[in-house]
Formats: sequence, C-alpha cells, structure tokens
Amino acid sequence: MKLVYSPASPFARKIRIAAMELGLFDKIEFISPIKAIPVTENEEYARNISPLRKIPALILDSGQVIVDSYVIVEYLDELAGGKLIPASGSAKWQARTEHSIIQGMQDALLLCRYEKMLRPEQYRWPEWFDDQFKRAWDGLARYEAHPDVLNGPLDVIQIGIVCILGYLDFRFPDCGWRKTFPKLDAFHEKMMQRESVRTTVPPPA
Ligand SMILES: N[C@@H](CCC(=O)N[C@@H](CS)C(=O)NCC(=O)O)C(=O)O
Repeated sequence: MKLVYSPASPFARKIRIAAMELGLFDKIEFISPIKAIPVTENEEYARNISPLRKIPALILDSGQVIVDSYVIVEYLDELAGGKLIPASGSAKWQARTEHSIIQGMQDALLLCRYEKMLRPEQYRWPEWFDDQFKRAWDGLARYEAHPDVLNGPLDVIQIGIVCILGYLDFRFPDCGWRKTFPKLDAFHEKMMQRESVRTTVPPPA
C-alpha cells in the first residue's frame, strides 16, 4: 500500500507514527507527489484520490483509496489486530470522541496557519484567528486537566496529541504551550523517547 503524505503534515505524521508502532511501516510506500495547499489546482488528485484534495490518503494494493487520517488509523489498527483503538464498549466510543476532538483541534490550527500564511493581508480576520486558536488551546487545557489520558498504554489519542504539540513547535513556536501546560510538556518529552515520534518531527521550514 502507498501513503500520499507530506513530511510537514501533522495528519500524515499521525499515520506514520501509528504505522511504526503497529509494525506496518515497512508495508507502506511513502509518496509525496503533491503540494496540498488551498487555492492550488490539482485536478488529477481530485479525480483519482479525493475531491477534497487533502493529504494523507492511503492507496491499497487493490487500488482502493482510504481517506482521511481518522479512517486510515482505524484501517491500519484493524490490520494490526487492534492495538491503538479499543474495539468495543464505552472505551471504543470514548476513544473515537477524543480522536474527533483532536482532529478538530488540529483542523483549527491548520486554519490558523492558512490564515497567516495564505490569506491576503487585507482579508485577515484576527478575531477569527484567535477563536480558532483558542479551540485548540482549550483542547490542550482539557488534556492538561486529565493527565490520565496521557499515562495509559500508547493509543491513538496520545499519538494525536503529540502531533498537535509538534505542530505548535513547527508553526507557532512562540505560543508558549510548554509553560502553560507542564503536564503536556512532560508527556511530550516522554513520547520523544519513541523512535516513531522522534523520527517524524517535521523538518525545519
Ligand atoms: N481531516 C483530514 C485533514 C487533512 C488535512 O487538512 N491535510 C492538509 C495538510 S496537513 C491538507 O491536505 N490541506 C490542503 C487543503 O486544505 O487544501 C485528515 O484527517 O486527514
């Protein structure tokens, strides 16, 4: 199978970490043929992979395409026998709820990035930026207040959180998350001991 990805994408990083942790990394060919950026044409990708023109996308050997990162992690986890996501009961729905929240936090930060990087200056809306950023920030505060989520066996939630923290370092290095969230800082340090996390840190811009 092939993963369409970019080294800078936090969503793709989640997949790369999960694939390594699940022992599936060597079964995936990693390809980064496109620049996934809003207001950039990519008709072929829209036609063949996804009309949303977002990465990551997983292309199975059969040609079947799986998007988005939420679904790809579920697919890989099932392939590996279910190690990162509980399969049943209330734990299953709790994990999916947390994963959805983490997706929303990462989406909000990506929108902030696009607002800063792409939107023409005269159209920028600082209150909107602050509101999106606050959604991610409040999400982090939620995990800072519930460190039990950070301390159990490795799961999709922990992987998602570490990708968000890495994204803040990458795109918003002055935001001061370590000072505000010391438990998340300790969690991040601990996660960086893992090869999967260390080797997928986004490259300097
Ligand atoms: N919900 C999607 C989000 C993926 C996403 O937004 N990826 C970004 C790159 S990090 C992208 O492809 N952006 C291109 C665009 O929005 O046009 C997922 O979890 O895979």
